[in-house]
Amino acid sequence: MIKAKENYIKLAIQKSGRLSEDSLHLLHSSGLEFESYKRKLFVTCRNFPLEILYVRDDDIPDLISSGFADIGIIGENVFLERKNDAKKILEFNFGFCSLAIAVPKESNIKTLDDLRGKTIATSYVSITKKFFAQNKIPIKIVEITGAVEITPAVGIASAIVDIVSTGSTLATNDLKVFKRILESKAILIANKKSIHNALKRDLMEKLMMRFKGVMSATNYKYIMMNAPENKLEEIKKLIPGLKSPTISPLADKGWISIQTVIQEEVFWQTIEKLKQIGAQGIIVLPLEKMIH
Ligand code: PRT
Ligand code: ZN
Repeated sequence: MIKAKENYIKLAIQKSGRLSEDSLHLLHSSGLEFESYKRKLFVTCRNFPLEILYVRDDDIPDLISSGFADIGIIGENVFLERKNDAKKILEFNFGFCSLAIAVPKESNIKTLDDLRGKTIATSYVSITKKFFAQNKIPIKIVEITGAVEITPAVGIASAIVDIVSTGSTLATNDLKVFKRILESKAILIANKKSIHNALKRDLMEKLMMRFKGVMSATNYKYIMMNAPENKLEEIKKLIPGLKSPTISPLADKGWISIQTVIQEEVFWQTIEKLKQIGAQGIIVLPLEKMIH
């Protein structure tokens, strides 16, 4: 493939961390072929005009704002924390976490107002400042880049603001969530100039269509079943599907075969109801891609 210099885009992803595996999986599932990234700073995609840069997640907002990379995959928490001029263009279905205020388990801090004048340790200075300013509670902040969760025990801070996922890090350090202040997930961000460049925009849109196709596919399953014809309306109500389901008659009179897609999150409860209505021979298949 011959590519003009400006007719390709650069995508920055986390080199090694919590978003790396899911980011790589998404790119591969989107049909992009590229070399294994170990020890490389960047690779060129073989079947799409794309260069992939492997960097620390904290560097991604600056790389995008400065135009060194056109797009990047990053946690929304980092995107909001770092002053940057990039634009969010897509939300992904991985990297879920919360940014939360946590206090010692035995603490007598019960309301936000109890934190007035207290010291809070965090790596998320900007988001924390903004949250307390909005709530009109003056606090002191110590910026910590490492193990924020140990600061209350060693007397540096009364509370912390940090990322929580399962909560086990907090529990190990005798802390508990007091209030979640941000729900975050991985997002796609873009350089604003690149968005306005027709060639790059076209490539971004093509990539996003693939990403959305992969995400929809993981959120849905393909389902086939046999059911009495007179139950069709009831079944249709249970499975709104994308459009109308495909319906074909069976050799047995009064019976039909129904094929449609079903959302993963309501999967089991829908299957149980379908069985109650009288559906039989239910077959469920994973979807590889789904393009709306
Ligand atoms: O090396 P580099 O700078 O690239 O990576 P990093 O160490 O700064 O970031 P990394 O890989 O830890 O996280 C990347 C992104 O993943 C974050 O910005 C979030 O958007 C997202 N994410 C999802 C998480 C978590 N879950 C998470 N649990 N980021 C961090 N954690 C940490 C948290 O800081 C705490 O120490 O995990 C601990 C809490 O986890 P639980 O499960 O014990 O609650
Ligand atoms: Zn980082």
